[in-house]
Amino acid sequence: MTSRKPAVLVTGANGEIGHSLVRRLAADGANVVALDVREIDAACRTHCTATQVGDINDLAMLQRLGVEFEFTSIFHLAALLSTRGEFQPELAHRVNVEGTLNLMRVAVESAANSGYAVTFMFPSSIAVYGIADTKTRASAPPVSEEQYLAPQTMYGCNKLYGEHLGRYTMHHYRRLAAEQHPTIDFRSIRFPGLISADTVPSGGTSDYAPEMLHAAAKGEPYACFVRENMRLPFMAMPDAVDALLQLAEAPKANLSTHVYNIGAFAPSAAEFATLVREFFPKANISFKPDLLRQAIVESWPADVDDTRARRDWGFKPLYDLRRTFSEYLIPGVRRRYGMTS
Ligand code: AKB
Repeated sequence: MTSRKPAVLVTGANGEIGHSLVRRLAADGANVVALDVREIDAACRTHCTATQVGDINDLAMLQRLGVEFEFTSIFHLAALLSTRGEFQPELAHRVNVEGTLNLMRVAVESAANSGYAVTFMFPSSIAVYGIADTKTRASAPPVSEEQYLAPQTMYGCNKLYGEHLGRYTMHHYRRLAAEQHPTIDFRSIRFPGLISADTVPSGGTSDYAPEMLHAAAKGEPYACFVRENMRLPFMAMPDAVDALLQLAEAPKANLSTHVYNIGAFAPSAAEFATLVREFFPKANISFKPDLLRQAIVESWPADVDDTRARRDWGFKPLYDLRRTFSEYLIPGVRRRYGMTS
C-alpha cells in the first residue's frame, strides 16, 4: 500500500493542448502535477496541485515526482514538433523518444507500487503518415490507422515509435522477468492540425492556419508557407481536449485498438484564408510557399478516417469549420488581443 497523493501528471503543460487540458482536469477535481521545461504560466499554475520545471530527459527528477505522487494517469504532451525536428533531428529523437521512454518507466514504477495500470495518454499525430507523392495523396480516400505508415519527418518517426513503445509497454514489458506487475493502459490519438484561440503554436508544420488567424487579429501581414490548394485535416482545440478526456475515460472493453485517428474538417489553405478575411476584412494574407515545408504537409493525408474513434468511444466533434470560427476562434482571439468589436 502507498500513502502517496493520487495525481494526474501533465507533461508539456505550457503548450497549446496543456493550457486547456490542465484547466479541464482541475475542474473535474483532479490533483494536477504540471511539468514543463519553462516556468509554468501563472494562469496554469492556479489550477495545479504542484508544478515542476524540468526536462523529461531528467529521469531522476521524474522518479522523484513518482515517489511524491501516485500517478493514476499521465498525459504526455511534451514534444518537439515537425518543423523544429527537421532542424534538430537528434534533439527531437532525444525528447520525443527517450523522454517518452523515461515517462513510461516512471509510469511502470508507479503501477508496480500502486498495484494498478497507469493510464498513459499519448497525443500522436497525422505526421505518422507518409504519402509518397501528390498523385497518391489526391486519390487516397480518408486514411485509416494502418495505411501509409512511412513518416518523412523525425517527429513523425518519433510519434509512430512512441505508439509502438506504448503498445509494447502495455502488453509485453519485461515479459521474461520472473515477477509480473501491472504496467500502463496506453491510449493514443493521432491528432490533426490543432487551432487554438488562446495560444499560437511554434515549431509545427500545420502552424500556417493558426498563424494566419492570429496575424489577422493582430493586424499583421501574413505570408502563408503552403500553396492555396493545400488541404489538411484540422480541429478546434476544445474538441481535441474533449477527445483526450473522453478516450481516457472510455471503458477498456470498448477499445479495439490503442491508437485512434480523429478529424473534424479539412479545409484548403485558401478556404481557411477566406474565412479569416470574412471576420477580419483588413487581413493581409499572401501565399509564398516554402517548398520544403510544403512537401512535409503534402506527405500527410488530406483527410483521415475516424470511424473507430466514433464507434469505440463516441468521438463526435462539436465544431465544424464555420462554427470553429464564429463560436470559438473569433470571440477568443478578440478577447485575447483586447479587441472591442
Ligand atoms: C506539427 O505540425 O508538427 C503538428 C502536428 C501535425 O502534429 N501540429
